[in-house]
Amino acid sequence: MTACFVGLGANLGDSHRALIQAAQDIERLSATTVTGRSSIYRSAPMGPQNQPDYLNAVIAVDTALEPLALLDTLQFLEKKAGRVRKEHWGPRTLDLDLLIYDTVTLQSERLTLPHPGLIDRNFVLRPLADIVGEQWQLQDGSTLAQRLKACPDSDLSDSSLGWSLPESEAMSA
Ligand code: PH2
Ligand code: MG
Ligand code: MG
Repeated sequence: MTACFVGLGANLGDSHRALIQAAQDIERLSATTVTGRSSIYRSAPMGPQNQPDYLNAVIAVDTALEPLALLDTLQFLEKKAGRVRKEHWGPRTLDLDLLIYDTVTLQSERLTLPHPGLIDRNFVLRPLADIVGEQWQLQDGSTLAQRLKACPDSDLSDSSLGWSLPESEAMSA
């Protein structure tokens, strides 16, 4: 089993439900378990500003899937959530980014590891730090605390939303 981290983002439709569903779907994959979940954050959009705020979170995953097999699976789950690829950095019902796959570094057409956007996005660094702590070191030896200090101060707040739907919503699902 390999320890990985997956970034979750959504800003179209019922984003809270999409994040919960994605974490559940990943937990249900064979030879894969979700071992940690960050808080769920609300963040101002990076990129085009004429789109709704995002919900962002990170989960820790142990898996026997190889990186590209995991990527295929994440992209399948994005499609299942109704993702349509249009505008670069445009709004989406679900975005699942493979952020870190153990200590693997990789640069291929389909996949770059660690995820190149990781180090300058507080909506990824902050939830990652929820799980591993701010003193955790990235591949280059820098800590999350250092990266958080250096990264642009975009608007980020704890949504106080949980990882299960409120009772009333769950019943009407
Ligand atoms: N994802 C994007 C583009 N912009 N902005 C926020 N706040 N959160 C995201 O997850 C995000 C974004 C493309 O993946
Ligand atoms: Mg993505
Ligand atoms: Mg993304």
